[in-house]
Amino acid sequence: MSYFPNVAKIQYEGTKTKNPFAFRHYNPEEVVAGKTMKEHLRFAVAYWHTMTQDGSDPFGNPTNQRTWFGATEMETARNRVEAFFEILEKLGAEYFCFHDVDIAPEGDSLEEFYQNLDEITDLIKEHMDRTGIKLLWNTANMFSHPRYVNGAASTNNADVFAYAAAQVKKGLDISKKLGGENYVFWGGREGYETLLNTDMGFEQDNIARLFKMAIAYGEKIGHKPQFLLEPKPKEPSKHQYDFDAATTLQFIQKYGLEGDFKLNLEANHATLAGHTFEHEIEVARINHALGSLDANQGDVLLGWDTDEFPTNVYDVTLAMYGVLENGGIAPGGINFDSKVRRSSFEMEDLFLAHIAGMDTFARGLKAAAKLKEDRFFDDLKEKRYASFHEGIGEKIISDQEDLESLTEYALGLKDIKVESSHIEYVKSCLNDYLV
Ligand code: XLS
Ligand code: CA
Ligand code: CA
Repeated sequence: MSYFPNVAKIQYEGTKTKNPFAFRHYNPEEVVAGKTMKEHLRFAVAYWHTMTQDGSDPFGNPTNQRTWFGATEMETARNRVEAFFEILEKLGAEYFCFHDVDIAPEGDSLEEFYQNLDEITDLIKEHMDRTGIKLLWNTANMFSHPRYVNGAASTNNADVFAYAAAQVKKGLDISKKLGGENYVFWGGREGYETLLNTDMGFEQDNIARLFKMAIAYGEKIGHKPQFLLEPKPKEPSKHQYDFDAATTLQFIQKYGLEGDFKLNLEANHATLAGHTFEHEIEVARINHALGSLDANQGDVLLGWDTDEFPTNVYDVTLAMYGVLENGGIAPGGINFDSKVRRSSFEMEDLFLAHIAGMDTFARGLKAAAKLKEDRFFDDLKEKRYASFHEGIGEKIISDQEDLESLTEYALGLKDIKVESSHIEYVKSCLNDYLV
C-alpha cells in the first residue's frame, strides 16, 4: 500500500524542469569539491515535523490532511513507519531522526512505553535493513510531559530525574539497536523561569551528571554514538542553559565532556540567540565541536521558533561554507528540523517542502565550493591580516614581543595607516556566487 500514490521517486531534472516533484539543483551523485552531493549533505528527515505535526497553532485547530490514522494509537504508529519510509525512499534521503515519543505512544506506564518502543523499533529496523536508510540521531523527549514542567535533568524532583534517566537509557538501547550515528540532547526545559527559587549551579551539576551517566552506559553496552548538545536560548523555557554555541561549549569544557560531546546547531535557534547560523557554525568549528546541523529558518518578523523549511540561499551558502571549512559534517548530517506551514496542509506538501530544502542546500553547497575554489574568503582574510605576516606583526604572533618591547616600537611610530574594508564591494562580489 502507498500513502503517496501520485508521487514517484524524486529525480534530478535540472533547472529547466516544470515538474514540481523533481530536484532542480540536488543531484545526489554529482561530484562537488571532491565528493558526491549526497556524501556532503547527508540529508535527514525529522519524524516529528513530518509524521506527527498536525498544523495546529495556539489559536487554531489542526489543518494537516493525513491518511495514516488507524483505529488505535499503535496502529497509527505502525502506519506512520510505513509512510515515513515511503517518504525517505522517494526523496532519496539516507538518514532520519526522531524523539522517542514521536514513534510510539507513551501508554499508561514506563513498561508500556518500552513495549511500544520495542515493537515500533522492530518495524523501523526491518525497513532500515530493507532500504539501507540510516539513523542520524534519536533523542528522548523530556519536555512535553507535565512531569517535566520544572525540567528533566535540571528538575528539583529526584523522581523526575530518575524517569528522565530511564528515558535516556532506553534511547541509548534504541540507538544501539538501530546503529544510531549520533545521540542528541536538547534541553527545552533545562533552564529557569526565575532565579528567586533556582539553584543554577546545582541544576547544571545535575545536567552534567545525567550526561556522564549516558557516556558510562554507552560504554557499558558497547555503543558509542557521537553525543550532541543542541543550543537554544529560549522557548519553551524563558531562559535555557544551553543558550548558544559559546555557552554550551563553556558547559562542555567546565564538566570535561569534550571527548564525547559536540554541538548540533539549528539555524532558527541561532537567530533566536541573536546570531547568524554561520556564526554558530564558526564558533563550533574553531573549537573542534561542529557535530551536526538542524536545517530550517526563522522569520525575521517573528520572535519565535517557526522552523520553516530553509529556502534562503544566502544563509545556506555561508553555512555550507562553514561545513566545507570543517572538512565535512560526518558523522553528523543536515537534518530538516522544519515543518510545513499551516497552509501547506496536503500530504504532498511534505515532498514539495523537502525538495525545496534539499535544492536550497544543493545550491548553497555548489556556491560554497566555488567560493572555496576561488579563495574568495581566504584571499580577503589573508589580505586583511597581512600586517601579521611580516615585520612586527610576525614577531607578535610568534610570541617574540612583550608589552615593553611593543611600547618601544609604538613610540617610534609616526603614522598608522588603517585600511578601509570596502565591505559593500565585498558583498556585491559575493552576490555573484549566489545566482
Ligand atoms: C526544538 C528543538 C528540538 C530538538 C530535538 O526547538 O529543535 O526539536 O532538535 O529535541
Ligand atoms: Ca532542532
Ligand atoms: Ca527548533
